[in-house]
Amino acid sequence: MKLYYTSGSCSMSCHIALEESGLSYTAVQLDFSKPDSNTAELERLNPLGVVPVLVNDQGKKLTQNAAILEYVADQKPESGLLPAAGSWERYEAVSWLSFVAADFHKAFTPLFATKAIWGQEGGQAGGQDEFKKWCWGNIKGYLKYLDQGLAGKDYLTGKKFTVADAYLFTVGGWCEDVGVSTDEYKNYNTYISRIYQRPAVQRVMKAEGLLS
Ligand SMILES: N[C@@H](CCC(=O)N[C@@H](CS)C(=O)NCC(=O)O)C(=O)O
Repeated sequence: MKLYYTSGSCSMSCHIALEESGLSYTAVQLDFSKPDSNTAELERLNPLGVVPVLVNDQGKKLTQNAAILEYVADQKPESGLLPAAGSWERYEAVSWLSFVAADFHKAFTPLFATKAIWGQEGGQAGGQDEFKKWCWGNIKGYLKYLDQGLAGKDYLTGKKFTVADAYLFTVGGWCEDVGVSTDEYKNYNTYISRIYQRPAVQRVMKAEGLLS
């Protein structure tokens, strides 16, 4: 399998899932600011021009984090990266996956767009104050929801790490970039530290150049 990714972006969730699964894969790093033959290939594979894209061993392509994460988990059911298809626990995990994809991930997108709109980054400096406050409020609302949902749990679905955790860990890593402090969310912070310590997560972060 081949995964097209950019460092630290949402595609890191798929990279973590592949690494956790133990499946054999190749990770192709792209840099949209330095277009080359790999970025051209990505655009051919995905007309939306975004990562992640997964090409499986039969040459079939899959886009969208949620779909790729489910696919990877199902290639190695014994990894426990998702509960068995058809079980109630599976739908609970997919509910978290959908929350991260449709709500949490997308709450960051407008802040990343501030540079394109106003020529300024969406973090602590620059941007339009009222707009940024509105975006920060949304993200904090989701962090509070997550903090409550994680009480007494090791991972989103309970005791087992799933691909939903890989995705939440990845997106949660952007809080600092956009100027949102997570200090008040104790359960959430403990949870993020737990995932950070996983050997597969460390390997992926090193491979993506996020850790030395
Ligand atoms: N809904 C898509 C979102 C994909 C997406 O937004 N990818 C971003 C990175 S997080 C991207 O490639 N952006 C293009 C860019 O940075 O130029 C999915 O889940 O795969």
